[in-house]
Amino acid sequence: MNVSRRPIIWSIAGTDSGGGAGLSADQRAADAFGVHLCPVVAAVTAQNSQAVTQVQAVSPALLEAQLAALADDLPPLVIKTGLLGGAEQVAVVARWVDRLRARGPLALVVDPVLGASTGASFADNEALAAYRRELLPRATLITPNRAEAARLLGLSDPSGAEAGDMPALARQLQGLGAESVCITGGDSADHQGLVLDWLATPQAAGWLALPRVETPHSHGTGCTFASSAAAALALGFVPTDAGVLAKMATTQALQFGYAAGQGRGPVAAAAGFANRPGLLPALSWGERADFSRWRLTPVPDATAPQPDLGLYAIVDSATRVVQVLQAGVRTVQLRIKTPTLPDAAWQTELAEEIRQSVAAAEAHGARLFVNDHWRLARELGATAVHLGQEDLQALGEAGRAELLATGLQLGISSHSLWELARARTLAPAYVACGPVWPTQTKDMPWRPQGLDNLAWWCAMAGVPVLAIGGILSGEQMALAARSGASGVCAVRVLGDDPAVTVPALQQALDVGRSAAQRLRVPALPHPSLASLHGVQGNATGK
Ligand code: PXL
Repeated sequence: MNVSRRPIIWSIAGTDSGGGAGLSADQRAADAFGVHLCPVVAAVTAQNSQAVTQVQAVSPALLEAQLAALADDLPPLVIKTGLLGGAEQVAVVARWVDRLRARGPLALVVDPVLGASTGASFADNEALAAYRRELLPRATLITPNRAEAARLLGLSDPSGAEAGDMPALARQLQGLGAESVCITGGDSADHQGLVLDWLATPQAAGWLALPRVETPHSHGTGCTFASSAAAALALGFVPTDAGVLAKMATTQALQFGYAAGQGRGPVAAAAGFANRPGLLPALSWGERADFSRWRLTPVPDATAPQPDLGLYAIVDSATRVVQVLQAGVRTVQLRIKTPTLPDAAWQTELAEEIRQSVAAAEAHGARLFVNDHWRLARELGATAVHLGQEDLQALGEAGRAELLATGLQLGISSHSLWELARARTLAPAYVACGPVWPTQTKDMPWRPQGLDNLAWWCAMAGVPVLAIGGILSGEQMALAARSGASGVCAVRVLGDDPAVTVPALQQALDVGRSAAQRLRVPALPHPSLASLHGVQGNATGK
């Protein structure tokens, strides 16, 4: 008997007699993520690949009976709603959300199914009002397309100017109580071949982008996206990462869409989506992204082979830069944090430290990444900088454009899937993945990535990955290298005398590199942030 339990989600939705959308699509998405789905029928549709010929909601009593049957035996971590059939059914769902939340944490994903892609209407005004009144305020995440978002907001002409842009629609939906919103863009216009979904969560807001999959077989796309997000939440991911994973699973499902019947065939969610680098989306930093800059697949450039980062030393003074260079280190980061009250003397000192570090790196033929002070570093002749995501966010669109225009090589921190998705829009020289192990060097909310997530980053990032955080021994160096990391960070482990520590660390790194077996890449990464709504899944990637 398999003792590891799959997280449970309930999908309260409609049946599609044609096997494309609704509960059929939901089941395939749940299977792709390895979660258990309880299919609760709220409505029955008579439809095929060409048209919906009848829709009938189940009675509120029958809906109630299904939920009551599940509540004690198969309690959910996440409820996902699809086609609900009417206001009374919406009310039944809302009551159960409240009852279950009185017992423990529960996330609610609302896919406001108001019409079929074939054109049939699924919701009257009463149902619409019930969604606004009862479901939006309880929703952890809602996943409308643009037209559904506009209808939920009572905008009369969803395609016209009144509907506004997707970020504005999302803000209004959050104003009605939805914690996170993802407005899917599959049925909106492309931007340079990219399908853009607007994702707005407590952690981040941006455009999720992947190239459009050209296929007529897209029936069930919306259901697949919402159920995928629900499954990811059940595995313990926060809504932002759930959005990234849902985009990956749904894009692969579109690639796997197949003909069934005379009309549009179904999409087919399947496992494996999280192991294909081409499916990792980009996430913009803000509303006005310059999509023309985005390189979603790394372009191999024969004239500039990606140099190996190797042992990557992080130090806080030019003196230490010289020490580690003399000890044989060839990639070094100068990290001097700005004091709370930086005065002129500190500025002068900082410039001097950077100037000396640049000269020392040049003399040793080493690469120097200056942390944070990129404008100054650039003035002083540095060619590479390292920036955290909060600093990059704070720069704004204009600041980031200015940074990119300098031609400085960029190292970027990342701690979660969405941060990785966002880092890649800036064509970084590397992305750091951390903290690999628990660390006291920095105070942060992130859980350790472990070697499993590190191996996943290395396989998926499309750029060199730097392992960082809690690396305190040669053994850990070796393990990080075995995960496929291009570089491994040494901070405290450098000790007082790098001349002593560096050779042993270097050797450990080489041992890890030359190990016959790379560490296994998990089918899914594990969550790296405690989920805000308290759902503690058991995503182990196994
Ligand atoms: O895609 C929305 C949707 C949801 N649920 C059912 C459907 C459809 C679209 O056809 O049939 C049952």
